[in-house]
Amino acid sequence: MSRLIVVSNRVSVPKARGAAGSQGGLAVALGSALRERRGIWFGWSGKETQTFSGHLDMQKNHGVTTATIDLEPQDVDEYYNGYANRTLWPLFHYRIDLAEYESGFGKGYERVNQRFADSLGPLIDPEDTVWVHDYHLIPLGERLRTRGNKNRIGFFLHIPWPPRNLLVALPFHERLVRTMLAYDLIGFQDEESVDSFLGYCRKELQAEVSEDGTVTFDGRSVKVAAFPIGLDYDEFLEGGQTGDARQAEQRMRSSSRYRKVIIGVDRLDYSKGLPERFDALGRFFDTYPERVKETLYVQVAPPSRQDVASYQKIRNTLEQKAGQINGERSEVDMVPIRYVNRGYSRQELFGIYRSAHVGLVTPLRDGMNLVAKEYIAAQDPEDPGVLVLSRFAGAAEQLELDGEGALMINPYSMEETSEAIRTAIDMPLEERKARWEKLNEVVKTANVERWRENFVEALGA
Ligand code: ADQ
Repeated sequence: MSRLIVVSNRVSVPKARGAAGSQGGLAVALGSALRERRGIWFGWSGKETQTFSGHLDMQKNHGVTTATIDLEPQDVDEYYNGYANRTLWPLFHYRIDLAEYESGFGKGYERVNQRFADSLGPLIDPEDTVWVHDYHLIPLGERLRTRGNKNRIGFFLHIPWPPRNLLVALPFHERLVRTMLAYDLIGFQDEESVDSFLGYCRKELQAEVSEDGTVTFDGRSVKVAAFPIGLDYDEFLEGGQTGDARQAEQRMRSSSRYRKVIIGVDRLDYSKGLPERFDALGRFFDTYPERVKETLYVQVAPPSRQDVASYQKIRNTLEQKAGQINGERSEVDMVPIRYVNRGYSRQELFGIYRSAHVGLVTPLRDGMNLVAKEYIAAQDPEDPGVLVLSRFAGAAEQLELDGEGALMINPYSMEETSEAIRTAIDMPLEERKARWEKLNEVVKTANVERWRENFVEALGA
């Protein structure tokens, strides 16, 4: 078996399976693949250095080798906070109004991708398979090719790929897309992103696109397909057996007493549709005032990317909305919304999800959204809750299930979301069970190992 080299912006140092803490499913899934294949996980250390040296910090933890480099403050500003999070992230989430273009960002992005290639290149043996992750590193494959790496190199995008008409608003879009054609395999979360990418290649590059999604351009061919990411289902369920999970569930149940709990868990990000969700809850409480006392909405939203102004702004907006909804409807012994700005461990999250009658996942755009899948996995099969899901999450393609899975909504419509909340709260046990069983089957089988195996197998083919 050839060695696997994984590259992502940040590297999470693998922990032992089942260890406490908030290790993401991706770290767990890639960790086991890297262990099996004696691989390396390469990326930015998260640390800054005044002058870039290219020094590699190599470590081995629980059988996984990680290799990280430090970046200069200017790199972090221009590449990470700049091009990645102020240009590409908003644009790829259809927020052309928030996308900022500065030539320094683009230069920093290219510089850091070159630095990644220069530091990583010498670590790659001819037989290795290389798997590059996400929007921070789109040009990396092409940079490696220029260095002479002839390996199989694949790329997976964790966020949506925008329609051609939006993408062309990006200065030098063609340059960016052309670099992608240096990969052997490009994976997206859903078919919609695949269609958008192929549409761009056909129309803007006049590339040849075959029925099976192979793009041929300038004498090279790259395969393009959807690989929807999943949960580390078994690991998540194991976490649910812990004391932390049970305690979190118990605390939620005892503190909400007889009220029906609606849960939202999201990074504080404008793509997650939080202001719209709060407005829909306000609408729900206005339309069904008798429900205010019977319902509790809990929003867990740890702040992220606080160096970017649009993230500070959304935080202020939400504080104001939560304050207003609570101010208008609270009683001395009751608040309708609990708004919590912190993260929880995966074990605690399991308990929190399990205590909730409704999972509210309403992004305006999302590559996949793993919270939707975690909510399903955490339910009690004898008394499961109901998932309300935005049609604009990548997860919608898998969880809609011809109307027999999640309750689908348009997050821009307060009425639709408010009505779905009511339907979910009132749904009889039999229907809840029927929907949950179908959803759980998908979440359980289309898990993160399947995702990783499918991608790596296609890359090797
Ligand atoms: P994110 O935008 O971060 O990921 P998501 O898929 O929802 O979105 O993953 C978030 C993860 O963070 C989940 O595992 C969740 O449990 C965890 N999390 C969220 N809030 C938390 C909290 N308060 N405490 C602890 N953990 C919390 C990007 C893309 C997604 C895509 C993923 C994976 O934007 O669309 O699904 O990558 O590909």
